[in-house]
Amino acid sequence: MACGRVPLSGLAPHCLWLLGLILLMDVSARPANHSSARERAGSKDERELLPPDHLNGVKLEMDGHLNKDFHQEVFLGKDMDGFEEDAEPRRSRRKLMVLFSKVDVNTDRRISAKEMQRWIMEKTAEHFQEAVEESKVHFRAVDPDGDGTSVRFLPSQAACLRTSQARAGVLGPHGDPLSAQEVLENLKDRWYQADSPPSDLLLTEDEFLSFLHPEHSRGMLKFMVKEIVRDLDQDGDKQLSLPEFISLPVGTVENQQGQDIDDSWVRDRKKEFEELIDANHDGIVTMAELEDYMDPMNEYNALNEAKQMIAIADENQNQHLEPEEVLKYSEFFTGSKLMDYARNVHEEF
Ligand SMILES: [Ca+2]
Ligand SMILES: [Ca+2]
Ligand SMILES: [Ca+2]
Ligand SMILES: [Ca+2]
Repeated sequence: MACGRVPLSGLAPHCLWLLGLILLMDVSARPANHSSARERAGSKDERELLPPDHLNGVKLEMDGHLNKDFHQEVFLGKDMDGFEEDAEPRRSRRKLMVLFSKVDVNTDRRISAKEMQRWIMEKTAEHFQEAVEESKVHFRAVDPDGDGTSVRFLPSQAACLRTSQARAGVLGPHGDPLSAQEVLENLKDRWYQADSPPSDLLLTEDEFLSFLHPEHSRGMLKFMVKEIVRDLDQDGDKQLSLPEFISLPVGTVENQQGQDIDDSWVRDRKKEFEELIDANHDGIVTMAELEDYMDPMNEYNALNEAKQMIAIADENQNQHLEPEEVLKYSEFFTGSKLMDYARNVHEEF
């Protein structure tokens, strides 16, 4: 195992444990949003043994990409079903209007930024609760001696290689794609980071949750931000300039729609950088700014997101969302287009 320097006391129990972990991580790494899961999933092996790249309700993915489904995740919470492409449109519209009523707490049939902010916080808490429950199940399954106290780090060579390939777009400090060894070292760093002193490479249930879901632990959030900055920072000043943030990863221009994808990729990131991440608008994103931006429990962020979400669909520019606006922009809020909104909005709401 060139890829792992792991304390091995006996091979057989570890193999069983590893098998269990691979099987379970396969399930755990699957985001709740099914349409995007399909796009993102790649081969099954890519997900083995890895903490998920995608975290529900977090703005950036671990590889530094924008979370395309963020708005749907914080609007729908754990209740992401019922808006698939093939779902019955009438039922989906009704479901969306039921959601609308829940967000609209003062029942004036308009969603204000405050109402949306409160909703986002609630849905984020839901995702966290989900993460806690998932982590608990996985912890029990990978706990090697079944005593319920701790789990030990054991990566596989295959997982290192797959991760390296899957993250080929992420450049290391010298402009090369991360090697399997580097990916493994990063993973190990994260494991150490989740391991409160004295460091023994064993994680308790809480520490294991931090390893899988760094977004909900202050120390781990800092660590995750550091990793992202390290991956994107080209001049080594530990901050991100706009050009650094919008540099295209290697391999994105391969297919025929490459140019379009590049354009929208750059446009989306530029907008995000300028409007949300660079909070003091000085053209530089510091680690502190990125940390605030990525913290899912930050209320100020939630309000900014709420305003942004309203602005996307606010056709009559009254800084509120009416039912018609939410239906018309249903793709933004739910991930699927719900046609004939105008005809149906009155009969269904
Ligand atoms: Ca209202
Ligand atoms: Ca820099
Ligand atoms: Ca700044
Ligand atoms: Ca409006």
